[in-house]
Amino acid sequence: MSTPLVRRNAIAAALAVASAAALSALFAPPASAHGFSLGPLRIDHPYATPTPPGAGTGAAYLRAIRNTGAQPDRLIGASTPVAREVEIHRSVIDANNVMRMRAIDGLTVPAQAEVRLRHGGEHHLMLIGLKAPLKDGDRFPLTLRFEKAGEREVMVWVQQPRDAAGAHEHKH
Ligand SMILES: [Cu+2]
Repeated sequence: MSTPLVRRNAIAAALAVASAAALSALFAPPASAHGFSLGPLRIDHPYATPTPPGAGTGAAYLRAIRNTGAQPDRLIGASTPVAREVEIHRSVIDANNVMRMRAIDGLTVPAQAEVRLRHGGEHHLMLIGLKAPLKDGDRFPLTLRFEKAGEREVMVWVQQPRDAAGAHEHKH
């Protein structure tokens, strides 16, 4: 009994708070977000925007891929049952100031860093050959493939982004 009771209680309380915070970060994100782990990678909030009836393509996004590890990794592909294929796209402004999408063969996630694949941002996942429109509130599985960490299935939430009204239309 070298530690006074009061102090032990304070330590226990501090630990309880810390572990509750850690647990809530891992297992119970706020109702408006969700996340997945794959080795040192944290995949934060996969989402997709609703598509109009008859649209052949859609786009999926990840709020972030965070690499907590000491080595870089690379997103090299993805697949989903809701589309024929998935491409990793990069948006570039061409000489005529028009936004264009290019398929890229991978996206590096540097060590101790994060990359974002958000709507209106530089990168996204293009869903090609959509089998049905994506409707607000739908959820669908998406398998992400990384060079080092391997594969992880995540759930994509279809939702209308808050800033959709101001977002540019997604064209190819
Ligand atoms: Cu695209």
